[in-house]
Amino acid sequence: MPNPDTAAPRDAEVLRDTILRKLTYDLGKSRTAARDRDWFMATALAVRDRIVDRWLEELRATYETGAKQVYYLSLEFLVGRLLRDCVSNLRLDPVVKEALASLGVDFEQVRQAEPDAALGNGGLGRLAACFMESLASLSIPAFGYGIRYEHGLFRQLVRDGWQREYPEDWLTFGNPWEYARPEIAHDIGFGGSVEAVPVSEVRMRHVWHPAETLQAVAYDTPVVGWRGVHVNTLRLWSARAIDPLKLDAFNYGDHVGALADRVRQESICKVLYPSDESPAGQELRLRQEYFFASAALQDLVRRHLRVYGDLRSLPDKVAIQLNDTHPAIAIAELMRICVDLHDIPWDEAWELTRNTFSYTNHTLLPEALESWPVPLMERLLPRHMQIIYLINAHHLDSVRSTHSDDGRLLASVSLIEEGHGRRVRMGNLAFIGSHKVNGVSALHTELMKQTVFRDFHTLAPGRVVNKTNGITFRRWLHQANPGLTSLVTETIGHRVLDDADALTALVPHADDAGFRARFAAVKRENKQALAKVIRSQLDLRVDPGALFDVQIKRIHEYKRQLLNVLEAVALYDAIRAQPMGNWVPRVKIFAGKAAASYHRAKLIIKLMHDVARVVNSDPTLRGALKLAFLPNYNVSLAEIIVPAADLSEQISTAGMEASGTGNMKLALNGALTIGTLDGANVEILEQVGADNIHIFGMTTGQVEARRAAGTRGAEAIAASPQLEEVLEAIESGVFSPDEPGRYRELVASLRGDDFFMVAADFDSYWAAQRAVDARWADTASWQRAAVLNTAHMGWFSSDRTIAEYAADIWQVPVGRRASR
Ligand code: NBG
Repeated sequence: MPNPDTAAPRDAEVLRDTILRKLTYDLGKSRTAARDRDWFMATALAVRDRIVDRWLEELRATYETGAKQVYYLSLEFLVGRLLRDCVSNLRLDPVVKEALASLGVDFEQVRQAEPDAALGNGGLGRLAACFMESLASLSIPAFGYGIRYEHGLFRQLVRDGWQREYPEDWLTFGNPWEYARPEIAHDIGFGGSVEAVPVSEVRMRHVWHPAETLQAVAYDTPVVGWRGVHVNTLRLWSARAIDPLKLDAFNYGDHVGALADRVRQESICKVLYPSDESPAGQELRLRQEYFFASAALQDLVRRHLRVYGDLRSLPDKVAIQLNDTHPAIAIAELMRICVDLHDIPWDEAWELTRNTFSYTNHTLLPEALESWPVPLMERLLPRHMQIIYLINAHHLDSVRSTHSDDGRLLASVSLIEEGHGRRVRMGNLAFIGSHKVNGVSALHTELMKQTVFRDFHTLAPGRVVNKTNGITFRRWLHQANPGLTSLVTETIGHRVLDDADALTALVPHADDAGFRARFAAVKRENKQALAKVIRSQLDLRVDPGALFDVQIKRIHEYKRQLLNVLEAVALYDAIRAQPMGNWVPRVKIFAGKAAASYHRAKLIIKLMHDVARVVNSDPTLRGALKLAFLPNYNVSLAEIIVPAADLSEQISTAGMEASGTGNMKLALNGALTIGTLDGANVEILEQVGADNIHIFGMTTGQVEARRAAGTRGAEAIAASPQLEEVLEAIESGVFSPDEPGRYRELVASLRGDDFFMVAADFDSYWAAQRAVDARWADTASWQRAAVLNTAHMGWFSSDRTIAEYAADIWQVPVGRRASR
């Protein structure tokens, strides 16, 4: 690999010429007419050129060597912008900057002209994107399969404190990264009937005659790994009607009617479901799931047959990872392909299927465990429903054979939920159709074994394994925080860019005041950049010298943004009671979207704004407290906030956050965590050490016990005069004079069952926040802890996570690691 610094000038000229050629001949624009968006397109196309040869070569090599392929099936890929990612992984940063500069164009401006691809809701989708990057960086041949949504996650605007949703349009000006493959298309059927054709005296062959067929068309985006050593494919499917137009209707003048079928069919890939951790109980959602799962299966089966000629070798050559239950219908689809289309006997097909699939669970929230009404399944996927019944019959027979007639057990592990309205349980299907099932943090995996999959775990001990989530350090440290990255490489060498574990070499530097000062200077610069964004977005001035206290994630009651706001109000009261006190100046920064139909979450956003309005305009505070809600949280905004955070709020009710990944990004960038013993926080505590993290609140066991005892929030409130005062103010309309009763019901829920333990954890949280203040006042102690957070986060690289999946679940070798 040439040294990028010395290679720059000549290479920059070549790249400059390519960019100009793209601008002229691909975009049809002159230099003078070109705007940032055009420069972005031309640059992206020029950079993409540098990936293609390697990409095609890798695809060919995989077939030639017979290497096993990983297929990551996910309804969400929250990729964000790609230009900086590609440029950085190709080590082209100085070249691209120089090439653009010579054209009088600023790279940073061009970079920001790229739309943020938001094909995901939150952690689950972003994890899929980090995994794709790590798979490529570890040279593991892989395809990501998903849906090419025309509209990603909604754009959030806040008007008068209320969230409003607007459609997002990432594709309007074209997508330079993707290759449309109109020739790669698979027929996807829905509805209709199943015909049983006797093939012998004992065997039937089932033929599905769908009532409706549409096509899934492939769009490929190359995913380039670190140092450009390997390139994989993200293949997203788009729906295409087979008969785009009823010509006779059109000719008779019914212009709209002539297009109606097409519009209906193509609606499948129009929008991402904006729900996070809640089921979208909609027929369209089930159609989306089958659409992409079937396309993926047909695609990989065709590829496999072309190379190996026989489906029986599938598990040796293919590993399919189900990202949550959304693609779980793929299990029935593979059975259908094997049994109906390839005449493989049932038992053999089942064995093959189970050896091919594995499934990741991402949540224990009961409302998020997908299930579909049997009548809907029967109508939409009649053959799959039959197959599911048959899988279930075999499965229950086998349970009966070992556990006699344990009715409770049989009911619990059945694929069909009886009772009011029969439903197909997708989690159960995913479990029995997989050889490995994993949770995403140590605690979550334990809880899976004890709760939702308790019976399955007894039936199949060893199938549930843990794979603690990770994040790609390329995006979340090297690209998002170049200042810190330079400091780190200057201090401990460049090896850390290839091996995240090398970060531990920073440990001794935590005791070096000079190093700490440089570390703090980088943070300060990042905070200045964020302060600028806050000022331009909210017209609010914040002091970069204040403690930046950050909570960025989807707005959900279990994530407890409300607890954070209550603490803000309590702090506000405390400061006003003692305005001359020695308060640590704080800026509480929030960002996150609420599902459009989640009224309580939207009310919490409104409360944040109501409190912010009062607090931010109160001169008696003299800047000791500010609240800022940054709208339209997305990957790009996270890339600005994460490097600027001092304090990371990871305060979910214990037992409810499966892992969290924002917690890892923030700690990696030197933020201290204030958090509960939940999800991966537990492992962050283990890595960074108890002295460098602020843990508070009830444990999972305590939460469970308190719920079981039926203890009301009122009890905790009665014991906390401070909380009582806060709640009285909120419920009486101090922050909502225009509508005094706005928060009455919200507060009543805290006095009531307090399901999320907001009241119950309040005092402990308050105390932890004051311990944070005390540490902040001791600058050396704070900075030391910040350095140690960065130093100890190496384990959370998604390279480690992916290497574990490769070894324990997929049985694929980790390829060549890039070396300098
Ligand atoms: C989310 C969890 C997070 C976790 C991510 C990635 C869903 C269904 N689950 O805690 O809430 O970090 O998945 O595993 O979105």
